[in-house]
Amino acid sequence: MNKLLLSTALSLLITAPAFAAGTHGGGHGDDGHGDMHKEMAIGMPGKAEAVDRTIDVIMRETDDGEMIFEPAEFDIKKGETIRFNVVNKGEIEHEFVIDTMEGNAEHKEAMAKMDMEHDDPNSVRLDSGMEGEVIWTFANEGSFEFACLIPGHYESGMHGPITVEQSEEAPAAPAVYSTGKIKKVDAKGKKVTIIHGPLENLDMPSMTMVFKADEALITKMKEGQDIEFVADRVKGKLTVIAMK
Ligand SMILES: [Cu+2]
Repeated sequence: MNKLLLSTALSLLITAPAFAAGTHGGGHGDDGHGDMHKEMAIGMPGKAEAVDRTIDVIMRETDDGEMIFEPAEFDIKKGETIRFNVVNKGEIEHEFVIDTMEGNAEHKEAMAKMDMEHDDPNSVRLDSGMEGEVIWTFANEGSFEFACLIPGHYESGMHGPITVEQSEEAPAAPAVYSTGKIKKVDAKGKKVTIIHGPLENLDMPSMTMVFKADEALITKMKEGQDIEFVADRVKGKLTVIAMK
């Protein structure tokens, strides 16, 4: 009993200062901008050398008083790095910001109080006639939004959806069959000597080599037989894994 009380008292002594420090540290990043340069729900700043695709984006006003982005929506595959090549073809200043809908709503509210100019990697702000870019890696699936958060512009039409979807699985690479002629079959040793053409998947030229093969395949092999086969490294040994 005494021991238990003592350990409880000790743990209180140890955890109390740590808790205080944690609270203090947490207070700093709470202005909502502290995490901008790390990963956001929509992804993270992309590297120019990793760009998969470039999308041209035009910002402008229309004759009937709207403000628009062209295109009006983006479909992106999860993991894609996109270069948004943004051109302001309008008469006034605009910006291109990508974020969650909640993130944009919060930002918009803040900007309604004070028109602040951001310089975050998920946005670019351009004077009339100017051109700029945002390079972004969309790391997560979901529905996001691009918008201009300059007061009044969102309401005039400057926003659109970004849909990020899982890309379909790439189809499995078809087996690469090579041609060859069986020179010798060693059923006991489960080995076969094949005079073969180039083994493309293994990057090997034509030659005569000894391959391993399992019993099921060995029994089908006859000396002098012309075959099409797939060879691969199995446990470090060249092995015939399929034959037709
Ligand atoms: Cu705008």
